Amino acid sequence: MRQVLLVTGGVVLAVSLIVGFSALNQANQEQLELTSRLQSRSQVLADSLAESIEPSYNTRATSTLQRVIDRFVSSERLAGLGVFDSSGNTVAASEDLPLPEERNFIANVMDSDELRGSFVPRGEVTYYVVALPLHEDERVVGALTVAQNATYIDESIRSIWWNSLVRLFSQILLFAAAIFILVRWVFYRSVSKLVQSLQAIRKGDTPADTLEGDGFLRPLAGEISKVTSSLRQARTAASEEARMRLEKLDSPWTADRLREFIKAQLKNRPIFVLSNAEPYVHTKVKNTVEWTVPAGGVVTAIEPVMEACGGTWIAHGSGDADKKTADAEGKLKVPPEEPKYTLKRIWLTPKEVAGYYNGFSNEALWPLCHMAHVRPQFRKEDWHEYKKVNGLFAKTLLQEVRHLERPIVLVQDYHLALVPALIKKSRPDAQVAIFWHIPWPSAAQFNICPSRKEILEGMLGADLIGFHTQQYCNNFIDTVGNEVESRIDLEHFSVFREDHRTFVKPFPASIAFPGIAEMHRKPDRSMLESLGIQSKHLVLGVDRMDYIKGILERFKGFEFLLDAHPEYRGTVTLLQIGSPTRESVEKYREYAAQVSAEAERINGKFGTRDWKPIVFEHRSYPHTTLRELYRLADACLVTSLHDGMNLVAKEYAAARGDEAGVLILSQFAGASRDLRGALIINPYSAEETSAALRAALTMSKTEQHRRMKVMRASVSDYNIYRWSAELIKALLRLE
Ligand code: GDG
Repeated sequence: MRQVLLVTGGVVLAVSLIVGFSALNQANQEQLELTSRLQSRSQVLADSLAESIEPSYNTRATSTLQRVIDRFVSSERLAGLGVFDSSGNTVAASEDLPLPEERNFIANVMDSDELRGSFVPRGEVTYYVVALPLHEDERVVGALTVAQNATYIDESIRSIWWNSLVRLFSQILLFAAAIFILVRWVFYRSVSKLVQSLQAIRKGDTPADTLEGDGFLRPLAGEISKVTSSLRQARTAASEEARMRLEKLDSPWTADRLREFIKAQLKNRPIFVLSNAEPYVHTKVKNTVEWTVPAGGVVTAIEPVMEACGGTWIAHGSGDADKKTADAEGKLKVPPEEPKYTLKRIWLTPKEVAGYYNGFSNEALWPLCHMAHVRPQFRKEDWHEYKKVNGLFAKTLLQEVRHLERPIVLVQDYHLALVPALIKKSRPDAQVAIFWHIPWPSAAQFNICPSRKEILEGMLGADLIGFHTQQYCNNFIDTVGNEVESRIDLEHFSVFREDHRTFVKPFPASIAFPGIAEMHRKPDRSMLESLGIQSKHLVLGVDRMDYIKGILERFKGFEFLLDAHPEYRGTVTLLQIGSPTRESVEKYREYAAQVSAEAERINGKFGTRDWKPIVFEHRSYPHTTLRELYRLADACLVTSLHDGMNLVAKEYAAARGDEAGVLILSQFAGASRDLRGALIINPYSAEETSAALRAALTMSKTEQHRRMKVMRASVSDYNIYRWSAELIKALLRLE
């Protein structure tokens, strides 16, 4: 639409310029012509008048002169007539004779002995005044002036402009309408049709040779169709190659390899993922709908897998434009720019969200599983909503798989602990895994949960339970041993209950390691410039605004550094990206306010006019911007008080294609088991954090490379494709 308006605007501008110039030209010519006609008429008139006046003037018959003048003025419809003596004094003149303002106009005419004319504006009327010398015996003895009304010249010019304007407007209207219709209904329609046809081919809905192109786009469509066919062939060849490579186990896991693995192993059995968070949230922004990827580890981990394998992802539709962008069943194809799998949204009432999500998930289970000294709140009504919503997720899945045999179901996280048992009860043939993205606490700690038994029984409905680390698996087995009547096989890490066996295994979650092109791109500093950061060193923190992430402790460590080592004042900035999260939960609102106040306090203590020690951005950024910042940061600070894995730590290492930069990582994050090259700290100790910061800022490039290499190798080797392949392999092996 914008383009249509631009084209129309351009044409309108061009037409206006053409009409404007031609009107200007016409007006100029008309003015020249009318003026010259008036001038010659005035001259002829003045000459003949002079002949009639000279005899009376020479005999000094003033009263005769006055009569002659009055007669001429009324008979020739002149605006005025005047006779002057050699000193320029009026001898006889008509009433209100207009004269030019030029001083000595009459005297100059007599001196030069030449006729002269001039336009004289008077109020709304313009006169043309001609003066010529009067002679006696060839001697100049006086002057005669003749004034004529010249207003009609202005009027004529004005009417030319007015006519041109009317013509211009009608032409603009006509052109604009014609162009709009032409572009909108001919050009735009043909291009949209071609684009739709291309999209259908890309999604595999229609074969490449069905590409449609109307009229003038037909040759283009033909060419594109050929290119598409060759791409298809190339893709098939690549896929075949990947399948063959699959046999070689030492090759790295990629999206292609995972896709081939799934094809070979699952033989077209589709994958279903269930999670609370959806990968794409649609929201209304003014009059348009926009989508965003929400901040959070589950989405980061699962999205690349779904993109590679396709399938259906069932999640809570939380955006205010989610309903509008999905079909009647709550389904839509995503990613929005290049659809590869189906997202099925579940709709929840505000009461359900308050009880199941804010209440039981985030105020009970979250603090229960994280040792961050926040007291869990167990409310009966929250538990009731939690059970209800888990039932809704299970029911939705069962509906989706009703015609499928042995569906593969991957349930995600602590929001859906009861779902595995609910699915298995109706569909014992389904192969169900649940992955717990957060830590599993000690048995004693979990013991305080009033619904512990139901939660464990719900999870044990799964064939496979995954955690990030072996430690969480151990804690889980201990908890089951304490709470549920069952037989535990420690050799295989499995739990027998009634007729069912559940395996418990560690699968350290990861990220999609970036490709070569991405790795060698130079970082763009414009983001830092826009935030006013000019310091020599940049330390970066990227987190959801969650109390488990230890942001206040991180600030304390940074303050300690600035206190103990004043040489860093003015040279280092801590940029903290804190993406808003769970803002309906009071604890989270309080935490965001505390972090903001602490940043201000430290900035007040050390800040100068040109330097702000902490730049706190309490907002969400797209992943592309975060990757840019990772590349620019001399150090990345991950100070979680307790964290299942922490993918930010892995993202930082993955983004450093230059093998520079230092990762400072909490010993209480699962990632500390995988990332051996990091500087490991206890985030509760400000002194330790400060020492690690100093070590990072003074570390030699060689040491940085050595450490970064180790971390990058580990993330690249155990990336998210391998994570899901291992999980699915383990699930299939249980058959
Ligand atoms: C849970 C567990 C476990 C951050 N800001 C923005 C944004 N992010 C992205 C990061 C990263 C992800 O969110 C955060 O991942 P984490 O792993 O650090 O944390 P949790 O959300 O707590 O995730 C965690 C994870 O699940 C996976 O199993 O590692 O332990 O708590 O990818 O880049 N993303 C966008 N905008 C932001 O502003 N789009």
